[in-house]
Amino acid sequence: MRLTQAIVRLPGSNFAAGLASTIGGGAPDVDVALIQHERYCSELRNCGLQLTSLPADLSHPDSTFIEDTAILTARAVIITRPGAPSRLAETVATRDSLSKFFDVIHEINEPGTLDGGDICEVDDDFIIGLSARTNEQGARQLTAFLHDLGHNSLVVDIRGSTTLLHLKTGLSYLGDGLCIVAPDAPFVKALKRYELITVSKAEAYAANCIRVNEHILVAAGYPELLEALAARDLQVKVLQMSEFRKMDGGLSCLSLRF
Ligand code: CIR
Repeated sequence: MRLTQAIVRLPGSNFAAGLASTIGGGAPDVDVALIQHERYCSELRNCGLQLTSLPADLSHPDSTFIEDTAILTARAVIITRPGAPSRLAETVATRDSLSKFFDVIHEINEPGTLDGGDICEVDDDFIIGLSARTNEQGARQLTAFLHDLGHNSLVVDIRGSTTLLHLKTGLSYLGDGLCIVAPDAPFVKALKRYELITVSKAEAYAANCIRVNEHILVAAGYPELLEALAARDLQVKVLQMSEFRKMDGGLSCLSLRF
């Protein structure tokens, strides 16, 4: 399905107050983050998308990672219930903006928790990652919604991983049967049907990339992955992501695309 729209949310001046692990390389520079975000938005436009840009929300410093707040299918939206308490109310603005595009809106309810970063769409199917953010009740609720909407789903467990915040921290589906996976990803057995490019440990961050129509958007600084994509004749756009990486966010997290 050709993508035509994206919703993004500007990083706020207190972006650095968001949740972050200690491995990300220090506090982000908000001015640099804004420049990187603007470039991200303009590349989405260059890929043919019309953008809805939500204003920054200073009550929710992580809200630029808007992917975590909704799951999109061809016919419906499932508003998530983010697993981090500080992020719960981020969904309000997402629901409001998606209601202009979708008539059918479901939601994950308590005690379920689910982050969009744990959901990977693979053609018409979905892989759901159980993580520190997505619990079994959340996964079950989403599975039921997807089933009713005509989609198969598969649940994998990444709770034992020390390196993956979300499923898509270590998995991207680029279409045409091709997945990019992080080294030591605990779910590779579930991907037998697909061609896998496994990034090296040094390039683990690059496993989070996105396909937007004809283009693959990847984070700058990962030459081995670039070479592997070039060998498949894929058209690649490279984006600086350093400041989002410091807050544990990747390329997919910064937009909802449909
Ligand atoms: C968080 O910990 O929730 C944010 N600092 C990063 C969220 C990144 N989102 C994603 O990977 N889908």
